[in-house]
Amino acid sequence: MCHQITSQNRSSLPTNSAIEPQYDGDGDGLPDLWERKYFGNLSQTGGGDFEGDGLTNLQEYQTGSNPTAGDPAGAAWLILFTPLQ
Ligand SMILES: [Ca+2]
Ligand SMILES: [Ca+2]
Repeated sequence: MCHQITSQNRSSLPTNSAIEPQYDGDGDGLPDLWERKYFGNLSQTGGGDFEGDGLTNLQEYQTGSNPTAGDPAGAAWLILFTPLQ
């Protein structure tokens, strides 16, 4: 996995984020790499609902859905409650 480091986000990028995908430097419950992937920054919070589909950003992360694409809430919850194999 390769992540681009720009002059804009370099100062806030933890040195270990490249080797720790779950690193949450701003403490909002969302891995910073996931936030940067979908939002391009760390301005969103776990309790926020970026596209207003009824699922919080944290729920979107936990269900593997796209927090910017307006997934139907029912479909996301179906994934959340599918038993692991
Ligand atoms: Ca975070
Ligand atoms: Ca949402």
